[in-house]
This record gives sequence, C-alpha cells and structure tokens, in this order.
Amino acid sequence: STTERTFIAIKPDGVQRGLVSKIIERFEVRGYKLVAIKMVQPTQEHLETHYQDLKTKPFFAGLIQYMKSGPIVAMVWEGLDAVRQGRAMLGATNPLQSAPGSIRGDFCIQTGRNICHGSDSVESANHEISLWFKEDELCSYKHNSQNLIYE
Ligand code: YYY
Ligand code: MG
Repeated sequence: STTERTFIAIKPDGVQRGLVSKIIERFEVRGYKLVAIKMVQPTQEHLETHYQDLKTKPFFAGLIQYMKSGPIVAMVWEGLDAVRQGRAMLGATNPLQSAPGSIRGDFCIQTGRNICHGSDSVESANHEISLWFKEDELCSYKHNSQNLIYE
C-alpha cells in the first residue's frame, strides 16, 4: 500500500559527518513522503528499548554507547513498499557488503559506524514509529506529486 511507513534514523556519526541532507535527499527524490522528523539525543533506556532484540549480542553495549554519543535525526517515511525499499536504500548492515549506490555503500565503511537505521519489517516499523514519535508528531497530508509518482 502507498501508506506503508518505515522508521529511518540518521545515527550520531551520520549527523556529525554532515550527511543529513544527503540521506534525506535519497528518500525525497525516490518519491517517498516525509511524515515526521526530529532531532533528538536519546537516553540509554530509550535505545535499549529500541534495540531490545539485540540485548544478548556482544556488540550491544558498544552499540548503545555509540547511539547515545550525539543527536540523531529520527524520521518516518511513507510510500509503496517503504520498509523493504528503505532497507535496500540503506544497504547491508556491514557497509563492506553494501552495494555502491546504497547509502552505506556510498558513505561509510564499518558496521559499528554505519550512519543510519531502517526498520526491518512492517511490524517493527510500527513498533519503532510509536517508540520514537507521538501520534500528533506524524503529519497527515497529500503529497503534491502523488499523482506523478503513482499511476
Ligand atoms: O538493522 P541493521 O541496522 O542493518 O542491523 P542489526 O542487525 O539490526 O544491528 C543493529 C546495529 O547494530 C547495526 O546497524 C550496527 C550494529 N552491529 C554491530 O555493531 N555489529 C554487528 N556485528 C552487528 C550489528
Ligand atoms: Mg535492525
């Protein structure tokens, strides 16, 4: 459906490296609709909830340290197949395996500094969106180019 939503975040390294506009641009020019955006430096507890599925992994503590080291740009993007396409646009978790042309494949090198996050399923997207945004922070509007992007 054209109203599928995904949670995309620019991690602290992406912000510090000046990649905010480039990452946003990929989603904008593709035709996805931005429905929420904010800059936030999340708490340890918030990040532990966000990454709860990874809490037994050896890299978990380092991941949380990195993620709370500075502000993040949190976003919700909407459109056809947004979750799966969003993941493809970010590239593989390990940037050394990310295709050139993907965000990670173009802008970073190591897994532990992979500059961006994207939901991995519609179910986790809905969960992450509600974790990062209040209902009234999600904007409902018609994209002006809706009829040019979709047939
Ligand atoms: O969804 P995605 O971000 O692509 O990967 P996840 O398996 O959910 O891991 C989340 C996050 O954890 C990843 O973006 C970097 C970090 N990480 C790591 O530092 N080392 C690993 N071996 C795997 C993941
Ligand atoms: Mg993940």
